[in-house]
Amino acid sequence: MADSQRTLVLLKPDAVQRGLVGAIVTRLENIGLRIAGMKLIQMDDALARRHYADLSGKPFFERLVSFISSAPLVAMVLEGPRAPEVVRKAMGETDPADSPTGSIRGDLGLTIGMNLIHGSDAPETAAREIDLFFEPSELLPYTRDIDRWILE
Ligand code: DAT
Ligand code: MG
Repeated sequence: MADSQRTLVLLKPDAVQRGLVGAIVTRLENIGLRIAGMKLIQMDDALARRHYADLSGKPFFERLVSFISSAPLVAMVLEGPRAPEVVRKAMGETDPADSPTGSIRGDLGLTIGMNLIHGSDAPETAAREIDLFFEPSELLPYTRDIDRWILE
């Protein structure tokens, strides 16, 4: 896929606890994005701080780090044309209450601190974030027979 991009998606601890992993993965698969890597992990404090380093000055930073590392989450790398942008659109806004019906956060969430999903905000961010969560060998370069009906 010549012009495909990768993005890091986290199905946060609230998504796992609420049994919404399947529902959210289905939405993302239905878009046509390819799963390049996927695993259940629990982030430790150090990884949480690195992942959200840009937000270290925010008043909610400590709560965010504690929440994201509090229980297992599903980390995924998704691939497709403009994947970071496409996933962000599917997610909705940061606050579920501001997110449109039809978006993951709008349909499944209610408060900003429990907004279910992380998606990289740009291809450059995605590269840094994927590197934090995945070894290159964990990202598998398979093709799907159906790709010719998805990728024009
Ligand atoms: P996003 O996850 O939409 O990229 P972000 O990168 O600005 O949003 O913030 C990362 C996470 O931090 C977000 O998913 C939830 C939490 N967060 C952001 N703003 C917050 C706020 N004002 N109060 C509490 N948590 C917040
Ligand atoms: Mg962000």
